[in-house]
Amino acid sequence: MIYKILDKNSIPEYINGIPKVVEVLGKGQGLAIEEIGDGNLNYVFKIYRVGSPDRSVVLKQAVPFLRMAGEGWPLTRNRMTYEIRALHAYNDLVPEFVPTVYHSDEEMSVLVMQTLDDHTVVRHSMIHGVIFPNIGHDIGTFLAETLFRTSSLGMRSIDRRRLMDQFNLNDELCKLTEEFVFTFPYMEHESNYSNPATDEFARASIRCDTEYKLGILKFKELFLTKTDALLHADLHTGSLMANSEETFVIDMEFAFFGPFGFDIGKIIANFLLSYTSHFYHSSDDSYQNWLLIEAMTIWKRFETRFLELWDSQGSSAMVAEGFLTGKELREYKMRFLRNILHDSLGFCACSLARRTLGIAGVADIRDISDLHVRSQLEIINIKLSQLLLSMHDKIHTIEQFESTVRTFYANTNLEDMERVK
Ligand code: ADP
Ligand code: SR1
Ligand code: MG
Repeated sequence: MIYKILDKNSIPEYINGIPKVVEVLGKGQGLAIEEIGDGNLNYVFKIYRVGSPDRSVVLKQAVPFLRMAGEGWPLTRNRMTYEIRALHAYNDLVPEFVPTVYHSDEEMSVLVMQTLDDHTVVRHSMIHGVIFPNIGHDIGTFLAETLFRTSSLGMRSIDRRRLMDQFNLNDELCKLTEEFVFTFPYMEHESNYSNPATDEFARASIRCDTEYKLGILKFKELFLTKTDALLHADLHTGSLMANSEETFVIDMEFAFFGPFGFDIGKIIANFLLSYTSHFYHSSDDSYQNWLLIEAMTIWKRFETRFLELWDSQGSSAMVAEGFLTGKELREYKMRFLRNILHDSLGFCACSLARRTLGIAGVADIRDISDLHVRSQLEIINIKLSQLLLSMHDKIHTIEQFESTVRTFYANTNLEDMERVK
């Protein structure tokens, strides 16, 4: 089919020719179609059978521009090809954590998938203080399974190279990350967000701090050059939909092969951004404590599951059996995981700053209408980014991370911002 942008009028005809989708939607009264997309890049529709709302699918289509900016910011719709490939790969690796694919169409840049109706977008729910009991554990499992099993520890080299071939040319979205995560927020740039007190602080601190900027470059280099494993590459709390039992990962169009620590650092940063925002959203620190414990659980579960997978692997492309003694192997594994923790904290620092100063902020803070309150929270994030970037290779355990973060927040000067609720 020749590409065209679908809308509520043209969707019924498009899905009519897809047996699996027709089967899910069933027969009966008419179809209702709602545009539910709230993301930065694409259009997302929920389609359901009137009178049987559980007969439902979600259709996502990429358009040849960036949704958040409009047609004046062209972006090829190739990104959907990578989202389709990644969702298929994740359905093989971790089907319990991703929507089932009903239909994918690279020509039309369309994906039709399972509706997550009993689940909410985690970022929005976190703003309201919702607790997801399994979230840290689930994310840790997702990260360990996807990262280990697409790495040289978990795949034959030939299979891995074939898989990498499917993602190597996701260059446009990698470029967005190169610029909007690793470049523009740390310099004066027209695309950046602006809030006068925050701008002033950024100008007087990180934007003239050579060590900090060289630190950012270290992580940009890792992002550009390391191909450890298949990454989601945009794993923030807006890419999670969850309820009290389940956690689903969505929106994997940035997928490509990159460094182990990138997804881990990004998601932990988003828990910390929520933590900061709850100086405003909460009346006490109970939700903040929960956030920090879950952020730690992400790492702990990741480490445990990654090592379990490694222990059961035997020989791999990376480490042949017998190459190291038992003791050497144990030490190698410890060092390996410690390096991933260091890198995760570095990427976490980058994410904290880019979501504070760059074009794509987080609703947790950007939706606060009081500019002064917002800038106080933004300055906290910038300081935390500075701290974690400077400390990333000195924090060797998740407990050290916890005490570093707790001490930082305890010393945070919020004298003129009372908790408002
Ligand atoms: P974008 O690529 O534009 O960021 P997302 O994949 O994040 O788009 O989707 C935008 C929104 O659509 C999500 O925040 C969520 O509200 C909704 N959505 C996406 N996929 C599903 C799904 N499978 N089930 C239910 N809602 C979904
Ligand atoms: C123009 S940058 C848009 C951002 O939205 C996505 O969620 C990615 O994080 C990207 O950097
Ligand atoms: Mg997206």
